[in-house]
Amino acid sequence: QTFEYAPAPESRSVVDIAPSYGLFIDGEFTEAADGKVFKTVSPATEEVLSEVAQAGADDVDRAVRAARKAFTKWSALPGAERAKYLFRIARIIQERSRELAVLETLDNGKPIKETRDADLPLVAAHFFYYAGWADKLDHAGYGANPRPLGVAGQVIPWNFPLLMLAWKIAPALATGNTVVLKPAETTPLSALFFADICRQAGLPKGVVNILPGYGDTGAAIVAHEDVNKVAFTGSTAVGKEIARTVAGTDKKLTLELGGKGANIVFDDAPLDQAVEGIVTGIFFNQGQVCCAGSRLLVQESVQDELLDALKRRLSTLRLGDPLDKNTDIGAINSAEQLARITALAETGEAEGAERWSAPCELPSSGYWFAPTLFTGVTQAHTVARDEIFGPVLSVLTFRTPEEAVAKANNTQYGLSAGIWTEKGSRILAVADRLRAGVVWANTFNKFDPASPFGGYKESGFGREGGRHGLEAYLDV
Ligand code: TXE
Repeated sequence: QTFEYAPAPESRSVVDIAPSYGLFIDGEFTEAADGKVFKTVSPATEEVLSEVAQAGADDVDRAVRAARKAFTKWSALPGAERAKYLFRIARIIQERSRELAVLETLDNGKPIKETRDADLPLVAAHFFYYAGWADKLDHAGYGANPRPLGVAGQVIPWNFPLLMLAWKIAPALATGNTVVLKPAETTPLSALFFADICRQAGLPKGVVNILPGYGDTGAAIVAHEDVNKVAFTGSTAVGKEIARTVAGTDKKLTLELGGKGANIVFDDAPLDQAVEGIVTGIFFNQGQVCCAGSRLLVQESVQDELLDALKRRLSTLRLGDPLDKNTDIGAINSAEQLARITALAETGEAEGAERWSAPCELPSSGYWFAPTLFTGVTQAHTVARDEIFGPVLSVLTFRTPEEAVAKANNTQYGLSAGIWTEKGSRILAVADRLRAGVVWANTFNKFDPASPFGGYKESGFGREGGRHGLEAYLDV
């Protein structure tokens, strides 16, 4: 990324966290109709950060009505006018990126190094990118006058709270839709901060509405009869439930669900570089990444050398205070997620895979899991099949490119894959046969707002990012 962002924040004092927050409906912060609230905690310390209003069905209805009312004017604005608001929002995100990075790290548990250098630059880039599209939709291949769909109901997860918000809101607004968005229950704060940015940018009331809450709030948004488009990122199980709700209505739907990405290392790969890519692939954001490279497929002849180098590298990773800019591994987002990871790792051991964990001391409070490898893994093992969504890598081996492709594709998912080799021809041949929405070559977890992202198979359907991301919000 080429644009600027703030220098490393030293402490949480750069951001003011209010003791309580309301729902953001029709340009105002307001209490829930039934007065319900919930607490959001710092996963690194279990300290309560704030109390947040919890939206119920009545609030969803109020927000959808506000979004419907705002749609009339917003959709009629010339694209160049909508672009001005999006550019303004993008610039404010840059100006306030230091506050946002600290807030995101506190609420999510991810290292400040990542929020500062990856999340925030990508969030701003996404708004800049779609701001640039807003006045170019006519005659851009969508017909003379492509139409927005109406009110978009959007439900997002906790692993990249602000980035997932950007992926959802930026294309929706650029195309003239209005939004009702629910952040995840464990990470509502950056979305509420974003609501304040919408006010600062002078965005017309009701164009963006933010409703913190749990799954029932999400379900109410999805089911609301005046919502025209549903966009969801989260678990495959909830994605299927949402698909069932939307079936039989005229709502449009995009789903971005789980993954079990294969990172394939051939024997001619530069192994030092591959080690770095493997670490980025599965330990970035504690492995809580839908496109994580959670299966390492290594060519048999270099397995020992690669695993030795990988274990040495993992032994140098620093786990601890996410606000320390030297921290590599932060906290797991919630007690529930930690329990899921722990249970799957125990299943791995019980099924006979060999477990190795990086030697690091875990803090006494908060939710932590040491970087972990499973070797001796076969395709039948649960740790080779189920999404763990944590810092756990399952290592399998192969002998031939054909075997690598077959094993990589042997999954219910199809979101991401990586290839490590010096041979350009092999990259093209293998990538072509991988059933994955994104295939990286000699790198991993690289993102660009101009590039479409999305899954095959049970990883979902529809694309976000790039010009394909516009299509999910337009009637062409
Ligand atoms: O997901 P949920 P959870 C995977 C990952 C993880 C597992 C469970 O494997 O271990 O899912 O995580 C809202 N109708 N991913 O339980 O429940 C919920 O409030 C409408 C992959 O956190 O799917 C939150 O805002 N909405 C993933 C969002 O859905 C509902 C990211 C995601 O929560 C709902 C997260 C309902 N019935 C988890 N129930 C990815 N693709 O990146 C819950 N929600």
